[in-house]
Amino acid sequence: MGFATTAIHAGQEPDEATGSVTVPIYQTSTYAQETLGKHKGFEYARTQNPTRLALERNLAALEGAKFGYAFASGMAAIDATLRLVKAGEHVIVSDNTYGGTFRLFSRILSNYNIEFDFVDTSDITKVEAAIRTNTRMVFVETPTNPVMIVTDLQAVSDVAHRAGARVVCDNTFMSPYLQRPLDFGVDIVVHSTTKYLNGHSDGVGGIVVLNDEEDAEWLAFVQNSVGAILSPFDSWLVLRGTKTLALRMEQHDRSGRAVAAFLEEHPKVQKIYYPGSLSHRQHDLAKRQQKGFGGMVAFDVGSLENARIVFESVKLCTLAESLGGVETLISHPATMTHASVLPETRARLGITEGLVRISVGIEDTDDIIADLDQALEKIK
Ligand code: P1T
Repeated sequence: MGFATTAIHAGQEPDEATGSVTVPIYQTSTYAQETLGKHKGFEYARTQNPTRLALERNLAALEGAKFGYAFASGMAAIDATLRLVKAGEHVIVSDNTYGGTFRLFSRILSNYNIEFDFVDTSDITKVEAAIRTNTRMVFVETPTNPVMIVTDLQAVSDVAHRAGARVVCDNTFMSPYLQRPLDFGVDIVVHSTTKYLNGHSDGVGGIVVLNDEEDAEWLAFVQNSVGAILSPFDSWLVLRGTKTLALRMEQHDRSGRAVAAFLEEHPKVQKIYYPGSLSHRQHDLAKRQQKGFGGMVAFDVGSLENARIVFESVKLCTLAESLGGVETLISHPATMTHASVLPETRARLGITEGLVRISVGIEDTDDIIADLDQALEKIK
């Protein structure tokens, strides 16, 4: 079955009780049991919920995985995934990730005797050099938020597996429509469903998908024991979102390329970060492991003053955190999404005060470009 068909049907048989074509929102905390030990597979809604289960099956199918577990946010999904690692073990992480991921690893999980090394995972020799005898996980984001660094998923998987470590990929920026990390040897995929999977900026959520049975069992145990589950309503919203994922991603990709091409030629733009651009140092790798380049573009206008002019001049684009919705959002990584990253790391990665990130929505492409054009023209 093709991707769009899977997106619309996987996990979503018509409701057995009523024939409802859309999976109902099972807004319940518990389920009646016939007698002790006899029930319909649902006991308590932290443990199982039919709406959440439908979403978990749907997203697992889209990533080509056997198992899926939905959480209350992308961060909760990432936190649950890290529960596969024990005290005394070591994790290698892409040195450019979403700021919240860096904050969780460096400020919270490191207190539990888990060691983290933040390395440039786009350089496979650096990953190899960072491997230790106790390395149990390599966590990569590709392309990274916000400077769009690409990691070779097959190469990283080969190196990690030789050392007996799992590879986790945060696939939020691409969605399974544009990139399927498990096809390149990755073991576990995480998403903030808040972004492209939901697609409408109306719910926060996260998902973990994987094939390994033992790890899946542990994640189900963590999901139930910790309880950071996705609500039935939010599960339903994401299910509604994935039905149009293929169509939306095609348009995000089309407009993303057009916006990047426009910005690249603009005299007020000093640098752009977009793997679809021929000038991106990893364009060929991105082309190989992605089906497209998507709607995330970052560009540098040289100073905080210039960035501020852009933010104050845009009319269609909305200044806001987050990404992946139908509407175009524009943000300032240095003070918003990546404020918790160390200043020297930000400087090294290119997250300058003049860096602007845009999540290109699915409005008419010409309108998005015209808005950016009039805003950039205001820079002296
Ligand atoms: O916000 P939450 O659903 O908890 O997801 C966290 C997260 C995880 N991974 C990536 C790659 C992300 O981009 C995010 C959240 N990012 C933003 C809010 C942002 O504006 O970049």
